[in-house]
Amino acid sequence: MDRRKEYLEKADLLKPALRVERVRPVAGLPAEPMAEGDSLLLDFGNHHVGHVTLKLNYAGSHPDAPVWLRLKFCESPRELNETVEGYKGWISKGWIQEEQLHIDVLPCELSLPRRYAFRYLRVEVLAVSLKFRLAVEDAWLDSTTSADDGALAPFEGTPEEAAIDRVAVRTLRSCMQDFFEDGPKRDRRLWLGDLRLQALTSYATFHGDDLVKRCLYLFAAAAGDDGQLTACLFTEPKLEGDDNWMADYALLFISTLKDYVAHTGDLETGRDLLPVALRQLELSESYFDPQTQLVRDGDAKSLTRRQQSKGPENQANMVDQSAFFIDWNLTLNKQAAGQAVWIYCTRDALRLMALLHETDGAEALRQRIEARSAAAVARLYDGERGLFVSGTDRQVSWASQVWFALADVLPREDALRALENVALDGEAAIMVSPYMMHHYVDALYHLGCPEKAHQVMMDYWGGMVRLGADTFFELYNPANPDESPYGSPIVNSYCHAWSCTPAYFLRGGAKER
Ligand code: RAM
Repeated sequence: MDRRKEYLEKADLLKPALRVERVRPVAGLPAEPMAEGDSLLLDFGNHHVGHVTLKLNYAGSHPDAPVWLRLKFCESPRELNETVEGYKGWISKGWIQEEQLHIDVLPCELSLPRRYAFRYLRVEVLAVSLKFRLAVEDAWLDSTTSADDGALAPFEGTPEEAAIDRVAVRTLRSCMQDFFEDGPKRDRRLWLGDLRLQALTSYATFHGDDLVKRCLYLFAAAAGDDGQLTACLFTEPKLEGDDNWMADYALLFISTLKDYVAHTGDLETGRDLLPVALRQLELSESYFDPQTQLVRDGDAKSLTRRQQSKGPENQANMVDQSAFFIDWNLTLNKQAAGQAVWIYCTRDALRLMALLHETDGAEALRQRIEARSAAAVARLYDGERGLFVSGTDRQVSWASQVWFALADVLPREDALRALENVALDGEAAIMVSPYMMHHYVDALYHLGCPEKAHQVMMDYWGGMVRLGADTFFELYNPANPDESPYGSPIVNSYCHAWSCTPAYFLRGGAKER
């Protein structure tokens, strides 16, 4: 029976009311009217998501020509130095938060129709006539979130920890709108891998349990005819799944539902959505070679239909040819990490079933976990080097070791040794996203190394704080802070969902598992 309509009704009932706060700049309003070529930089004091109004007037004669303005909204000061013209990357430059507009009548209150994610607003006067100057008398922002600030317990910790917690909490808060957005600047969409981490952090901070529930139902409602969950979805103008599938993201629906049921005790929702979760396991069978019980190397299913239609050269430029996402390292071989994610999520399916007192099919899943763990140890684990390898080229990567640690495939000491060994291997494929770093920190907690986990988290996310972050970034490579998988940091998101998890770790979330 197709239940997608019913799921959508449930999601709609949980749509939150947005909280609106009027915010004025803390600096940058000019004392003097501006002539052609002048510019100002408004600083709203922190990262915000919302709509802006400028109160404009003139000095001098009655305006005899339009005012022509360029407005640039930036989450991070590093965006101020980038230009639209200089951008040559592969994702749309439509994401760049820049406008040019003409104003015919002054004085006026200029309310911009688009929602922006930003702290800084640069206003540049491209043209006024010689007979008048432009006065920016006031500016304000109606900042929105669905997060309940009142639900947030005060943080207790060192000043360094408090700084990281504050930025992490702000990141989550800005992403909490009608649903958990991945980034309020870009992509402004609900992504499954991001949702998993936002949900965990929300349980430790704003307690937005109903928003998690809404998002779970949105994914269930946007599933394909075969029950396949998409990697992300759009809610406007109406709900629609993106034509983008990632095996690991679909499987992580299971873990997200398990976490939700474990945290809230809401068995009814768990039972309602269990078939959606288990369907992902059925569909994931196509990734395995039945002979070896391993995820096939080089599966091309993560390409979107659009990318598939563009021919091999374009495909190679955009994404690697794996069904799994894992991380934004474009040279990463994902066979091993994909195998481990499958084992991890299937273990969570068993935990979810246990919470729901559901035994049907559990034994078969247990046997499959056994078989695939054994296959991984036999064929992907290099016992001599104490490392997992991936793909026909036997690539060593951080991602493979981390996900196998989380999947509980080796005894604890061996899993720990794999993490130590990969750190000594200068050739190993690195982690590039805070999403992957989260799983590394989580693996260290999981293996009983809280001090090391804490240190890694403080170093990595602390690096962004030292760069002046108000919110945590989508991508952060300490060796190259300007790195972008998209071709330029101007389209990077500087407030990104999957980067908010230090608040989860610092508030004791990892120990709860
Ligand atoms: C990007 C976004 C999103 C992430 C995907 C895989 O488009 O950053 O958050 O989940 O990649």
